[in-house]
Amino acid sequence: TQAPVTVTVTGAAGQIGYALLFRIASGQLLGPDTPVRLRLLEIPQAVKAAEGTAMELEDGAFPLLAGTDIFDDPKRAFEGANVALLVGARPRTKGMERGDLLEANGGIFKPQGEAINAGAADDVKVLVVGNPANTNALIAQSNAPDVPAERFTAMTRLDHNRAIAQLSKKLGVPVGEIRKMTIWGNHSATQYPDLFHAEVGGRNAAEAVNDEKWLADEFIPTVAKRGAAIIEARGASSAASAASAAIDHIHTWVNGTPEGDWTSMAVPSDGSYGVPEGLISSFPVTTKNGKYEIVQGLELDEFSRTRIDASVAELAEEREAVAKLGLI
Ligand code: NAX
Repeated sequence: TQAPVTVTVTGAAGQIGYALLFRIASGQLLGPDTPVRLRLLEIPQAVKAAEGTAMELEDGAFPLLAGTDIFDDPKRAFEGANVALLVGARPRTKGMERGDLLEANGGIFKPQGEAINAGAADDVKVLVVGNPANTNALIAQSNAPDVPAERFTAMTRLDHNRAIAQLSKKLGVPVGEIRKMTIWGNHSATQYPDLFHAEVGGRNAAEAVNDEKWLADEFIPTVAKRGAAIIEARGASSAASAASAAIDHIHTWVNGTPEGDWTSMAVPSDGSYGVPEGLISSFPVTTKNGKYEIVQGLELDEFSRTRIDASVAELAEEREAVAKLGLI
């Protein structure tokens, strides 16, 4: 068998952490042949709760789990990390301005970027889940100059999965028949889920839907505001679905997209589709042998272009704000 892969998870005592860790331990992150060693990072007040979760992980007797260690120091938590899942973040509280939110998260993601730079494994892959995910990823990436920038990604896979689920319901087709879904832009209410390049049973999804009103007035807002709808129904934010999407994101990055399909990942822009270089924006990507590539050559009509531009403009504003704060 293989040597264990080190997976660092931050915010381990939180609700996403609780759903995520057991799936990692069971082999769903990296596959049934890959043992994992967990390194959990929490703030000092939550270390005890993380220890409780670690006790439950032990009680799962997972054959692939080589061990669990808990830290409150990012430098130690990211030592040797091959995969880093940055879940813990500072949530927006009542009356908090966006600037305050970015600053509070800068205080988390700057030191974590530095710690990844200092001690993570050479092949580290980073996924930021904690919101505002794209800009938190940008902060971490900017503070890790020795790590190739493309290793820093942010999660739009939950939005991607939500878009597939909504389309599947609308057309009454199994989710497995839907390919080439794309989320463009920011993981926020401005994100753009794109049906014009998606396929259903080999057919263009927008044509199969053939209902522009539904697409513009129902599909897009339902996907973009699904997080709020979950909070409304559950009394707590999405956790198991977010954990599931994080598993999907890393699993796809490591194991590849199927032939004839792609996925959505927020990755540092190389200027593709007019997205300013360096912004961590969601694109359609294919993956192979642990590397991803932005899908090239898609034609964007006015409808798509306007929406992508709006979401990218928001990312550019966030970048400007964190630059002013000296976080990048
Ligand atoms: P919880 O509040 O349940 O858990 C967060 C945990 O992070 C807490 O245990 C807290 O102690 C810990 N934490 C805070 N600062 C930390 C630090 N500096 N180092 C290590 N740990 C730290 O939140 P949860 O529901 O688990 O959500 C986590 C994050 O995911 C939030 O920012 C949330 O907004 C974000 N989400 C992102 C999604 C996405 O699609 N990208 C969807 C789901 C989710 O809303």
